[in-house]
Amino acid sequence: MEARSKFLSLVLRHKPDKIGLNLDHEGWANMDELIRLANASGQPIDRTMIETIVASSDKKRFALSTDGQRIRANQGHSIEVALGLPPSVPPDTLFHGTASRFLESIFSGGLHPGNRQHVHLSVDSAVAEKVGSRHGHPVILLVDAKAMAAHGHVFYVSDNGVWLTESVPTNYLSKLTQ
Ligand code: HQG
Repeated sequence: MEARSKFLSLVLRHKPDKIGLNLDHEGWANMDELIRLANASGQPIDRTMIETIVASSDKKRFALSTDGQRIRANQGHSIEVALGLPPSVPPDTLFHGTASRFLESIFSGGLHPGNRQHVHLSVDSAVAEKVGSRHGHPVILLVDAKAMAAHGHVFYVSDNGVWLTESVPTNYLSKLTQ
C-alpha cells in the first residue's frame, strides 16, 4: 500500500505526465482516468485501494472531491497548481525541519521552496524533526511567523494542516536548541 501511496504522490504532485494524466489548474485528477492510466502503466490500482489510501494516509496527503469523482494532493506539489487556499493568520511560531548540512545555506539565503511551490512549516516541533530526518541529521528551525505576518508575508494552511509560505528570510529564523 505504501508503494501505491508513493505512486499517487508522484503523479498527483510532481509527474502526472509519467502516465499521461491530466490535472486541472487546482490539481484535481479524474478518478476513472487515473485508475485507467495507472493500470495501463503497470501500477494496478482500483477505486477501493485509492479510497483506503486516502482514508489511511497518516498525513492526509490526498483529498477526494465531494462527489468522489476527483482526487488531488493536499500539498507538496512541484508542478504549479492553485490550491485555492485562503490566506490565513499563522500561529506566532512555526517550525521547519531540515538537515544540518543545509544550515549554512539557509542562514545565508533564507528558506526557499526548492522544487516545491511553498516552504513547508508545522505547528509541532516533533513533525519538523521527522521531516528534517528525511534529509540527514535533523535540525529544527523556529520561524517567527507572527513577525512575518506583521510584515506582510502571506501564509496558507493546507487541508492536512501544513503551513505554507513562499519563503522565509533569515531574520525570521532561529535554531531550536534542545
Ligand atoms: C531545504 C513531506 C539549502 C529545506 C514532509 C528542506 C513535508 C534549503 C529541503 C513536505 C534552503 C527541501 C516537504 C536553502 C530550504 N539552502 N537548503 N536556502 N531552503 N532548504 O522535501 O520541507 O511525506 O522539498 O530545509 O512531511 O523537507 O511528502 O521539503 O530540507 O511536509 O507528504 O531544502 O514533504 O511530506 O526538501 O518537506 P523538500 P521539506 P510528504
